[in-house]
Amino acid sequence: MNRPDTLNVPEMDIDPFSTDFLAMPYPDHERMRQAGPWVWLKRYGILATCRHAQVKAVLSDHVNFISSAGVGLANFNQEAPFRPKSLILEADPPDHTRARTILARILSPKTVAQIREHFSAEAESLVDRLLARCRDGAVIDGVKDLAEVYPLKVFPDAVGLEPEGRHNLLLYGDMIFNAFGPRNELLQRAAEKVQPVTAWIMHHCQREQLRPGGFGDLIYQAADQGEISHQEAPMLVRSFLSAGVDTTVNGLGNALLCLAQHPDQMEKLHADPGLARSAFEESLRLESAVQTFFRTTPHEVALEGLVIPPNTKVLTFLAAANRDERQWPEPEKFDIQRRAAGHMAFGTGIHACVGQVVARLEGELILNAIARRVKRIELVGEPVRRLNNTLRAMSSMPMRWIPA
Ligand code: OVV
Repeated sequence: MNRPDTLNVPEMDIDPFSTDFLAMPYPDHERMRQAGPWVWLKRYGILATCRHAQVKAVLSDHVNFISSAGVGLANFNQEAPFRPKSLILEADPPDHTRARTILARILSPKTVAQIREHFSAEAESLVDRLLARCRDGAVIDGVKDLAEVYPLKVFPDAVGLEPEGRHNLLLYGDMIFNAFGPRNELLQRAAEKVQPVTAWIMHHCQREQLRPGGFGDLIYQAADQGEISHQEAPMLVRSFLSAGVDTTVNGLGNALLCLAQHPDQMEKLHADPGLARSAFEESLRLESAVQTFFRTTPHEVALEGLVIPPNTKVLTFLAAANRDERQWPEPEKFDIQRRAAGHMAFGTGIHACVGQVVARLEGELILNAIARRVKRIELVGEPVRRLNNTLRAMSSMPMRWIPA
């Protein structure tokens, strides 16, 4: 699509879903930030922003930038969604509000207080096991042995899922986060294995599969109370299973990578494990697990001197906003004592990550458990990236932990 005449913004030929871009997005983020507050990406016919103020403005305005037309490249008003739409992610008020209210209650700070002990015990024992292997001289994998293992244990436990078959959650997440991008090779390959994975996911959204009292069952209890229909309940459970695993897996993986690449910061964390929460926050800013989300204009939108036509896809680069020098002093520096609050890694506005208290809990507990036992993390060879249209992800990260 050509740039509309009313959108007098720089046109660029960057493809943010190409292999090269996804392998190393930050130089192109910088090019787009420098080009202006808004850019037109010719290849896809979309408006985009890499600056913090504009990303925040779009995400804070759910009237002019809607989610019900999809939060990926595809416009659901013009093409069928690749799966039945999420009742929360791909919805606007008032539909969104009903779903959000239920999930926000289930994932409240009160819930966090209840799950903390189990999440903490699992973090401690996993880190103990891995440290014992390091003491024996073994190389461990920060992704396969930790970042994938911990969220796949604690979060599905809290949802109330059986232990068997949980690897399907990783495959499903990989698929849906690819599906926010174009139909490139990444999506094609993810989509090839989707049938059995989707069947497994939907089966495990059924009430009979969910432990009484777990997050999943609490959704069915909300349906019993008439807050949503019993047809909608499994679709809300699907949201837990969609958004709750791949995000935290990569959040933890990226945090470990940051600490391995910055031994001075790891030293500080070891000296004061109370910095774990702030270290996790800073890693979310610098290496945001979710890199992008789209919105769509439902009507003509006048903003900052631009006139954006109806049905324009608007791409917000969360990860680029988090490195905007207009917002952050020395944005490329990993500083675990920085005030990283206000980063866009969880989004902002009415769609801001509803599970962020749980994500932060997982990050804090793992980094704290490592901090108390380990003084240095050494990479043993290059981390292997797993390219994804939306996620900053890795498949492997061989490392050694040097015990204190
Ligand atoms: C990937 C993702 C993020 C947030 C919510 C959902 C999915 C959902 O399915 O609701």
